[in-house]
Amino acid sequence: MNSNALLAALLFAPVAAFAQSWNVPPESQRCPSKWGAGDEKGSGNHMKNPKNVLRGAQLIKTGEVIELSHVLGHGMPFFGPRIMNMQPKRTFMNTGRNTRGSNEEMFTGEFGQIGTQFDGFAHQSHGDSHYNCFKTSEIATRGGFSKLGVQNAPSFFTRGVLIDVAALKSVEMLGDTYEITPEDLQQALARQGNLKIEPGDAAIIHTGWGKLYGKDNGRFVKTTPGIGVAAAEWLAKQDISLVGSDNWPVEVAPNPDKDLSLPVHQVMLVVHGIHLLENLKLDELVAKKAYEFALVLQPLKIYGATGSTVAPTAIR
Ligand code: UVW
Repeated sequence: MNSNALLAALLFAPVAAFAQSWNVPPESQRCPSKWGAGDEKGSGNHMKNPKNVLRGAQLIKTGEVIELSHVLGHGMPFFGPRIMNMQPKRTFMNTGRNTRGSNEEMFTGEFGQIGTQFDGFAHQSHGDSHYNCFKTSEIATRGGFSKLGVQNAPSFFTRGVLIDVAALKSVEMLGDTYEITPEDLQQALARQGNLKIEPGDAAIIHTGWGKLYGKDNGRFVKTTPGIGVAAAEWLAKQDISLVGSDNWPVEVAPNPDKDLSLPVHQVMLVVHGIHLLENLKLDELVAKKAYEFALVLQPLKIYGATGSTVAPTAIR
């Protein structure tokens, strides 16, 4: 090795080592999950603890309700080839002197993975292996996933904590591929009155990226700022019930390590069994500096599905 090559190796080795520092842990390290062998609920188990529900309820002081979902419909962005179509059926007049008119519609679309959406554990795997080491080859059926279907997710009613990273950085929107670090999360919480994340909480991260939703969909889905692997691991350590954000994958995309594809999806859904909540509408929550609230969320009970479009609310 000549002296220039040696210098380059010394300069870039630490960067390369850091960039490639995460790999999916082997099954022996992540299974059975902390919720027990055969568990399908993961972080949803927090909702079996009434203390978590009551901690959320104690934050309701005025009865103000803030909606956190975008409307499903015209102009919404789609990731990849996902679709949604709605065809209203013509008004049908029923018989009888009361001329009762009936209206309904036919939907076709990916109701697991469009709009403001909740990710279940069938959504992602490491090779053939999902959360708690259920195998895709054993649970994927033509009628849906026989294990880990989104119908296993509970009704969430818990303390929600907004972590406004965009405000911490004094910007309306973080940069296109900005990786949110554990330090960013901790500093944002400190700035918001020294808030602490408690087990069972829902961590809701504001990047500002949601400003593009429905306005510049091409840019919205091309890249995004979001949490990186280190921030995801820090959040998992806080034992949260879910993590949500105003972007499409919650995490930074593309990942700074070009050899990883959306690794936070695996950190959360496969390794730790923690649900993700994507495409949140956070403008009102942020404008009102509503840092703590009761988060209310009910994923649809779709048998065997990978996720559910949802309409969560914050109440305080
Ligand atoms: C992916 O698989 C990218 O989906 P989503 O970000 O919608 O969870």
